[in-house]
Amino acid sequence: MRTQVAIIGAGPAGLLLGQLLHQAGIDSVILERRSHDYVLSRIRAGVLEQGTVGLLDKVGASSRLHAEGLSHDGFDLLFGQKRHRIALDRLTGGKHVTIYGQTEVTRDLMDQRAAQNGKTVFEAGDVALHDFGGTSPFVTYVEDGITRRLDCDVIAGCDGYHGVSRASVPASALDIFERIYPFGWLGVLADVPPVSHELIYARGERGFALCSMRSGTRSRYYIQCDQGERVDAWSDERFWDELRRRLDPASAEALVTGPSIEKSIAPLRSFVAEPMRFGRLFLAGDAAHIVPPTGAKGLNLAASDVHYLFEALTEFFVERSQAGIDAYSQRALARVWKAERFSWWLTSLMHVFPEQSPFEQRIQQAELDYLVSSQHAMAALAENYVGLPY
Ligand code: RFL
Ligand code: PHB
Repeated sequence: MRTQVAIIGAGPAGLLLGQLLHQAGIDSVILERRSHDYVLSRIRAGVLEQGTVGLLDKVGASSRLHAEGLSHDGFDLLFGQKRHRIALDRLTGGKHVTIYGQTEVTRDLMDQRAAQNGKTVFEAGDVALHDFGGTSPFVTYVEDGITRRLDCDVIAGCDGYHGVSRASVPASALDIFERIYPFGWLGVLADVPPVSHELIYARGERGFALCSMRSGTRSRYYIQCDQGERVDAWSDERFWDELRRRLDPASAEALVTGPSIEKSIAPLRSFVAEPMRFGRLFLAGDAAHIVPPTGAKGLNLAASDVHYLFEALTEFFVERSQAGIDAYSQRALARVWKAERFSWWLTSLMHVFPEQSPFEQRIQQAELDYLVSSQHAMAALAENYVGLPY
């Protein structure tokens, strides 16, 4: 089989790239390790920047998002038992975010690709990347027990943090920047109405908590938990009790609980691999970088990478120019690092760190107090939260 762009991974990065390329008349094949249903069972991000929505508009995969997504023009920061509203629209000159699950974004993109007869191989085993240092790369994989070969002009590594693409690059060619946080997030999805019509990011003595949602009847809650905590140690009852204790009295009172439909623990890390291009291999999304989820930036960064990569590949295939692919890594990383900084900062501000000294605790408290007392500081938070331009 032959294609122009071999895309590794059918997450949001790979699927969005596939649809942008399709629109530009550039052929792609997606190789995905998991089954279609498995990919659609993963519960992840929930907050979309306007830039991400714009890209979904551009490929025509946003009608359900506009019908069912929730437009939010603010969120609350809760600390010291008090809620402080961050008015995104007022602080940013009218910008907002959209609450719409990553699972639904993935479903919409997959449905659209299938309707256009775009080729996706699910359950592609042993995917291996070859010769991307030269001009004729190819990918091998196993489908139904048979080893197949996909020849291509370029490879887009959109296969997430644990994927094969970054791992195929010699370690000596990569610079890795990493921070592992000494805690995780325990998340619960439940068919109960959200405790508030906007998100609440809470920092209390017992740790961080986040009240988010997927719809008016489906809630997504997270609490900071210890590193190495096991999900089966958390009954629903224990989770709801702990969440309640991290909220202000009015929210704790209003919290509606119910059986969880998903419960999982995510470790928190910051990670960047530089560069994002090796000859004819380009990394995009979690394959190249990870942010802790506090700033809601992971999926949105995957989308901005794909925007830059799509522009670079269009120049390469349509205008026959190398300039775009030569500049890709630098352009993408400039935005990545700003989101890394923001996610690290908000994580540091909102969590309880086990080794925190009394001095550091007071500094954290002072920063929170300053933040909500300064229009300039709140505007900087809001500007980053709605998404920096690209
Ligand atoms: P994905 O979504 O991980 O997709 C990669 C795909 O590649 C496949 N794959 C392979 N395929 C072939 N061969 C191999 N060897 C392969 N290895 C892997 C995988 O099966 C998968 O289908 O990466 P992508 O597309 O870069 O997308 C990134 C986002 O998924 C991620 O950044 C976000 O989910 C992060 N994130 C959030 N981002 C936001 O923007 N807003 C949020 O509110 C937000 N909340 C979150 C989050 C991530 C979380 N977790 C679980 C880490 C909340 C949580 C709890
Ligand atoms: C979510 O709804 O899953 C979510 C929302 C905001 C975040 C992280 C996750 O910062």
